[in-house]
Amino acid sequence: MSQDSVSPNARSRISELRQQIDDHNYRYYALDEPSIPDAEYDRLLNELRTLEQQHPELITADSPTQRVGTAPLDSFVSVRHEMPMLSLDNAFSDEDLTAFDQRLKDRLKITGDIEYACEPKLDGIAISILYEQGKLVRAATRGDGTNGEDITDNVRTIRSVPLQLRGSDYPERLEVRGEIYMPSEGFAALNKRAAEAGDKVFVNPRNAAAGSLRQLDSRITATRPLELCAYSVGVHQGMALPARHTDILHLLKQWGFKINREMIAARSIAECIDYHQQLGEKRASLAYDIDGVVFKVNDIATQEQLGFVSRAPRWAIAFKFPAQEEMTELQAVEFQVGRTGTITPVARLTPVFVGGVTVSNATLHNRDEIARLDARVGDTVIVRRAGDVIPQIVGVVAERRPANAAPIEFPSRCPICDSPAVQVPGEAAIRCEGGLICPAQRKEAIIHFASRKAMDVDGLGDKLVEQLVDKELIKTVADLFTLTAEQVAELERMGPKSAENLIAALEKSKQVSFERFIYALGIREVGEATARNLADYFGTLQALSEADEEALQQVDDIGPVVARFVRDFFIEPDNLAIIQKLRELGVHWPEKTPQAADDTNDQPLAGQTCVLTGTLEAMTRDEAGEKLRALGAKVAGSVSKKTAFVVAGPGAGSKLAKAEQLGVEVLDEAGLMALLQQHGIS
Ligand code: 9MJ
Repeated sequence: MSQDSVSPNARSRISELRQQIDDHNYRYYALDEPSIPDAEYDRLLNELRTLEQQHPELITADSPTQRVGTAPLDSFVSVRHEMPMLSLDNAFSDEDLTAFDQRLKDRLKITGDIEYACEPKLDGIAISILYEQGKLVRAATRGDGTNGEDITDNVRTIRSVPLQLRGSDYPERLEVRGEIYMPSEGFAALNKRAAEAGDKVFVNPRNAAAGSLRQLDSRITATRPLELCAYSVGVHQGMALPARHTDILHLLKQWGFKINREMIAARSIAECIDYHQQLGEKRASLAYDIDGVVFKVNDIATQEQLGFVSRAPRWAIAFKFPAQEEMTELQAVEFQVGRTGTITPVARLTPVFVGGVTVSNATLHNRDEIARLDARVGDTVIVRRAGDVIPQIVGVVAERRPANAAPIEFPSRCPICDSPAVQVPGEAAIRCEGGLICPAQRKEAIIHFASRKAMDVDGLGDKLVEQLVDKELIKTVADLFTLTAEQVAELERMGPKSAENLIAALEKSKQVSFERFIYALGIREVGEATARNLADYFGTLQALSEADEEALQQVDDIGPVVARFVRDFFIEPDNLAIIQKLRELGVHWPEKTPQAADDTNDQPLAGQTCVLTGTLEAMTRDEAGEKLRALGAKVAGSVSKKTAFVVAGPGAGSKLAKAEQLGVEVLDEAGLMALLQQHGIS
């Protein structure tokens, strides 16, 4: 079919669809204001794809359907940058930053403040993208700053990269520079898919972005969740640009690029120091990795006046945050036995300062994880700690493996009680079969029983439980309540006074709530929330202990697996004997009206699930949770689309980010107080 024979309808519909899809992309990426659901977007794209299949002669390189990649290359072609791509000098302290500012003032012979653009420093791959007459013609890596590699096919697959600039008023030639990176969520999803498929996972989002851009087959790059954030202009011809860097970036946004929403113009270096501090606090809640802040003199004429030294501009500086990843040595692997018998390999590391704390242990999770990492004792490993997340070993530095590195042997017997350690069918974990014969499990069960959210026995810490079990003063949790002050006073680091205090604390803990008691029993997979649901539903111990699996599954959030664990617990005679003894020794709680018998619920927040994160000032998170529950709300540990609202205090991290991303309502502490007061709780 020749172009002329194409129906005007198809031609105009194709053009209309392209326009709509480009607009949606622009709103989604550049403006950060998604306008339609993903399904609707996909529908438009599919319609366009179908029409283009029917009229292949109408396909153009800048059609949004052309982001799927093309035939693989044999190798990347080298590209010489018309303007070198510079690197940045680093500052490591507020003093370094002040000195930098002073150097510039001296050189410029000025005394007034300098205005700076402040931008997060994204941890990705620097890139140059050239547009001619508004069309993307070439994209290249930074390389050594002078020569990079042509990765145009790969970059064209990234949806936040405009294939055609928006509007009609742009330079004839325009080189946009920025960072290609992989947002945290996309990275996690990519690694999950890779792990499930048995493929190698990426150590961090930066490596994943680099690996994805290095593909000779752009169809692979097209499947990777990459994004571009623009942060400067290189070559530009045919149009004057604004006088300030931040205004240039706003213009880039109008042309269709995503720029960083955290970018600001600061009036002085003192404001830059504040910005660095504030962004550091926000770092863990951002949807992408950053490794610092970049400060750039905002006035372009002043930038030109200052010029460069060797490969770095005089007018910019990067102020790094503490590293989130460091290398250290894996000295040994020990096996810890948990409360339910799970045997977990724990890495003992040469202590290393990472993500703001000194890390000397990290969990290796299970056998599969060790196999995946191919970790051996003596290896140099990469430890990552991002924000409030527990330290992880994310990779092994293969080149540094010593000749005598020893494979990690899994025990076939429990390292504590020597009972057989068995692989649980369908699980990666191995488990000690010793049950409560195993002192490790016994200790963990008792520590859990006494913990703050369970029986809350003040002063009964891990070390004390260890001594009590080792000296055979107690075997089960019930034995705690037969201890005498004299027995306790004999223990290390105890005296008559602290012994009396412990006995008093034990006495006090006997008065408990039903839900805390259930939680304290340490039934597998029964955390606080499940314990609360069980308590609400059954109301009495009698009803709970007699419930069969079918009845248990009537309870919110309880599926067949947890129902089975609960049932197994209550048919075990030893467990029933311990519960019986606890009650005889005075452990008691007010009985509740079971929900099973009460289906009227007129509490104001009934049916709403909320999440608490960060720190609160007027009360603890637990107290806030109790108040919200008193109004009928459920308090959950993670944010989902079903979350009604999130209460976020200072230091809120990934949960806040998730809420913002899902558009879930977020209350600060004042908002929470207002809500409580509205319902008569203060
Ligand atoms: C990053 N990595 O986010 C620059 N960068 O500017 C920002 N890098 C940069 N700017 C000049 N925001 C050279 C590098």
